[in-house]
Amino acid sequence: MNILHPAPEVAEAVRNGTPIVALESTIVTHGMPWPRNLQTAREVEADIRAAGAVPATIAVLDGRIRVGLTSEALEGLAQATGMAKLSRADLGACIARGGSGATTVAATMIVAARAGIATFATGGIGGVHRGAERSFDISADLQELAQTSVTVVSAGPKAILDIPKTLEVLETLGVPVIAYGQDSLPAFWSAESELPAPLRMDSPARIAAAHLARARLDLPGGQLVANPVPAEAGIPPSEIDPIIARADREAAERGITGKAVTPFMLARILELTDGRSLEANIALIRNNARLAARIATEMVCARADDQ
Ligand code: PSU
Ligand code: MN
Repeated sequence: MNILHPAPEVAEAVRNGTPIVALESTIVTHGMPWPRNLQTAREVEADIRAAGAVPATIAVLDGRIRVGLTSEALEGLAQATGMAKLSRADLGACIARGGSGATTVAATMIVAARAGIATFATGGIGGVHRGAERSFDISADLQELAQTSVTVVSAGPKAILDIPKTLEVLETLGVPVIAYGQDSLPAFWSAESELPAPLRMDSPARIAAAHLARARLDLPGGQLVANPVPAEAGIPPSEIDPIIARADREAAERGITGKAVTPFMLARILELTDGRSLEANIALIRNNARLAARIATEMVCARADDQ
């Protein structure tokens, strides 16, 4: 029995070699409030279609791994409260109990790779949390990038993380971190940071070619693309940094740890920015979806040239 349950449109796209972009579902259940989460998920799927690719939002529903969700399933996820957040460690248990859950970057990469999808768009990945030297809180997303061959288009590590430590771990794990079209590393809500990006690429074709070169070398692992938030939606570090520091203090005071940290921080930052952080988040994920569709298209072209 096949463990994956692709939507008919996704199965057909895999068969025909049509470009496909995977999407995670934790951003819908834990990353944004209702109803903007549903509206954004639909816009992101439409952006990918407009760019000539097929979207495949991934989640586990009643013990089945869905690759591509119906409109009703997406709405159900967006409205659900208390949905499980599934990373690499949680997938097997959720399937075994016939449960449902949203997939993180790590779990979405695992499913995408098994489904034959090499490109994935999200907002921000998990990374090394501030204070990790005490908490040891390092997202499983980083390990996944080291072992699963999917190119993940993000807006850079979320500024709620310790970005220098996140870069160090990615370097240790051998994960290429590629800024798109600029030298500095984008930092999620802010297009620029003071950190130089380890790599820079200026075209979707180059990013696709690097992915395929790694595959030909049999190198395990994916690539992390950091695509700067569109200028009109970005929030400068001088404004967002004090807010992040405050949310971080509050998380510590309330004893919030583990899987709950990222959702708490995102929700608190939304309140403290009067919703501006959410508008930036929406603009950047749509921007990432459009870039991912172009990379997925280039991967298909490059593979055809190879044969
Ligand atoms: N970025 C967002 N919103 C989110 C996440 C990232 O803007 O909700 C989610 C992603 O699914 C990511 C996860 O994989 O948070 C990381 O969580 P943790 O640090 O617990 O691994
Ligand atoms: Mn964590």
